[in-house]
Amino acid sequence: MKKRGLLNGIKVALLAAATALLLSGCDSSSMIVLDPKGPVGHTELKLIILSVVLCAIVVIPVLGILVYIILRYRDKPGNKAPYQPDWDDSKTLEVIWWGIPIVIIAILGVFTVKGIHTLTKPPVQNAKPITIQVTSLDWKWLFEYPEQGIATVNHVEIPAGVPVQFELMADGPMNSFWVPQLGGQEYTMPGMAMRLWLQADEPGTYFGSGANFTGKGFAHMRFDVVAKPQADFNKWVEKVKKTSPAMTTDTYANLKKKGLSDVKYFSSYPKDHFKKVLNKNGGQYMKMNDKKKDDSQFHEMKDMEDMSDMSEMDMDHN
Ligand SMILES: [Cu+2]
Repeated sequence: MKKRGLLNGIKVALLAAATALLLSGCDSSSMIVLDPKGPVGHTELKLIILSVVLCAIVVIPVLGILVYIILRYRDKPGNKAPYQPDWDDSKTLEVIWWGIPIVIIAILGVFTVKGIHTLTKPPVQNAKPITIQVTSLDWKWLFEYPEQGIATVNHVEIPAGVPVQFELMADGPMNSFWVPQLGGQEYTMPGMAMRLWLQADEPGTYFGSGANFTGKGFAHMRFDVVAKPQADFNKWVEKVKKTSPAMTTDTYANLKKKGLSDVKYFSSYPKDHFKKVLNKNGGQYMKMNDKKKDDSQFHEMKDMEDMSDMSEMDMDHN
């Protein structure tokens, strides 16, 4: 009788788990994080799967034992479970419950550090990367293409198969730039540019959004990332240059105001706009490298001068 009760309990638990999984709408098209379309996303998915498997090694047996202990040793009439209060410490058990987590954390640590290190470099070496400077505003995204000279709002186009270096900052509340199918999110903040390498393997339109709460308009901070073959990308750039207005400092001042925005295209933008906005808000990590190029534009922070080894943070990609 006891055995059957336990078995029924397990059956109910499995049935509940299966129902929850089915009700979650578990198809690949709605789970874009698990459906990466670029090398960065693939690397990160491998890390996610590794973490889930390693966590499952701990969590599943512990939950199983928990259910067993509760059913087996519950105080109820006729329970014949042995009561053995005279137990002492067990070296074997100590080794097991300290050893397994240490091994798991070591494995996770090694693979995470390796993965993160890989992701600080361009995903492929055989294509010339492009740079896109991203500014999160109240409540819109501004994208500037320093090599092409154009700018867009709430819309990005990139060449497929080409590594893209996103340089991220905020001119407003902090936010987080996230294109789930291309890779994990990275923060945007005022006065400090972060870098994120992403790449799309194939042409397509990918969902992008702000992954941080920054007020009532935050949910509308969405944008499409359109990846297309290099030739089509070049044509698009030409078209934007020919058919769109220029972004002036006044245009930017309007963009910066709190409010939603449609998709916008600009044929040009003020020179060094990104760096100027960055430095207006602080920008201390940029100064060492900007100094040799253009001293007049950027005021210096003397106490940061000896930090020239922070080359990871430099913006001097040209
Ligand atoms: Cu920061």
